[in-house]
Amino acid sequence: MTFDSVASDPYVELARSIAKGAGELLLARPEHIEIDTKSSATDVVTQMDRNAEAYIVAQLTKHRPDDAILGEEGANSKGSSGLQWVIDPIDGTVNYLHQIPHWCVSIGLKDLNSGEAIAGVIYAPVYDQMYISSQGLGSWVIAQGVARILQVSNCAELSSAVIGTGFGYASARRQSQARVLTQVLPRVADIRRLGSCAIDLCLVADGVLDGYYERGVNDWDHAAGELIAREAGAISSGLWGNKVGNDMIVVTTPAINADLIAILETNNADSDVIGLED
Ligand code: LIP
Repeated sequence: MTFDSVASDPYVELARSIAKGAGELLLARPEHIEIDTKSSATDVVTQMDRNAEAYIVAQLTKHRPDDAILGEEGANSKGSSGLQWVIDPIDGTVNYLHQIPHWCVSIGLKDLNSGEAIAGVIYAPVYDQMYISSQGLGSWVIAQGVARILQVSNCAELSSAVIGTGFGYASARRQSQARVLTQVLPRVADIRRLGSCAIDLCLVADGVLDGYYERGVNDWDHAAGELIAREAGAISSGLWGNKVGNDMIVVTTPAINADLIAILETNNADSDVIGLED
């Protein structure tokens, strides 16, 4: 697995260039940023999310006119090529709004016949880190101009694992997620809620986090990051033998996967149950 084999993948090359351009647009943040809300008062979207998605869609349409596009801020075009770009123009919008550096541009490419991601690019502009992956060819990060292969951690025990997670925007879901957290936290070394599913999946790929789980993230949040993590040696799934989905995503280094899955299944983490199950 070489850097050039991933970097020269034409889909990765195109997504890298577009993610970089979107990142530069987002770094040039105006003094005043218009804010709206979506599913709840905490589910914010900014004019910058919309501007970045418009830029990404325009570039993809120009270079790949026959591909489908799905974006968090409303892009949803059918294509004829059997390929679908899945984009989150700002993953970590709340962080972006609060000038917390942990946000990124996420661009994944799915083969609609297999349903699997075949290329993934995540650019974290403030960190100047570009994560790239091509199916079967591994994952790399280019940080401050230096390329490094990504490999999950060798964490062997859940009790020594640092696990990332996140929370939804609806109050009832947050109550359920807090309930599950009370069962996970005593069993791990620590929890990190950093605010961007996409970057957190890259941190699992890089061995910085030992795992990540969250209920309720969307395709655009994880399409690129799940491929990047899996190509770096992570195991990814939902619960009860299901694939990754909106109900639950669990992505970990192999040795701790079964133990984390067991805790999440025992506590019905893929449902919005507020009280503990009998
Ligand atoms: C975010 C996810 C994060 C989740 C946040 C939010 P967004 O995506 O990346 O994992 O916990 O609630 O959904 O909305 O910033 O694109």
